[in-house]
Amino acid sequence: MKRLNKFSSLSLIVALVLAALPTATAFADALGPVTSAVAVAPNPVTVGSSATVTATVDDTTTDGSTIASAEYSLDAGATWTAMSASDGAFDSVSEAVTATFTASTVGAGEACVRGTDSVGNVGTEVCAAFTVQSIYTFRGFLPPVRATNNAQAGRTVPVKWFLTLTAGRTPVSDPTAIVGVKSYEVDCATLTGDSSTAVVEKGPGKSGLKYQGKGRWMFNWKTPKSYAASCRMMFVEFSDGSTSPEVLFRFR
Ligand SMILES: [Ca+2]
Repeated sequence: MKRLNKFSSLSLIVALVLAALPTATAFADALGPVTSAVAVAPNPVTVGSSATVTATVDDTTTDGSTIASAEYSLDAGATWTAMSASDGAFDSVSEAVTATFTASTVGAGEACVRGTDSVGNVGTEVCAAFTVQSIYTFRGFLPPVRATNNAQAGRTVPVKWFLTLTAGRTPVSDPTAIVGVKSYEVDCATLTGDSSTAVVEKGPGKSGLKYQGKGRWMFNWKTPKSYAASCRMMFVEFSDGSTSPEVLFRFR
């Protein structure tokens, strides 16, 4: 009887310990959600304008948790910014996500997106390339300016060029598009110089800038006499940060 009691007590302890354990081990989600369909629109986007990055973040094949958040990076993952659920709430295993940003730098861009599930698993980022275009496109200098020019320092040089919007090639007639005609000194033999020393050139009168119609502009460049016996690179700068190609002036 005493022996049976001991056995009963042990059974009771085992039963209590088993009862204290969870009836089933909780299912562990160790995988971050899968990102797909990353896209930037419009593409190309014009610098200074807004663009939308969209993607799908889905945990269906990565242990099935609800999507908790998504974020995007425009600088190869150095910084991340939160995105929104397209339907307004992160409450599904698969979410369409969206964010709007302003295109700030002309050239090639890349938008990367990644999602996080409700357990905190961060998925692998997926990226899409896009292009940021200038507002204005310089379509070339017109005669007499050429790639290489000889000029008398102190004389006025008519600098003519053709400017359009990048989108649609519409002629630009707005003078605020033009920051100015600039130049910087270069070595006459090696043609090397420091473009950061470029100065805004002056016309003979108030501005010297004239619109001649159909996207054609003329600037009467009153070259300083101090440019004698030197060489300079000249270019036109526009308000979107873009510039014309540089042309060489050899001054007598
Ligand atoms: Ca997951």
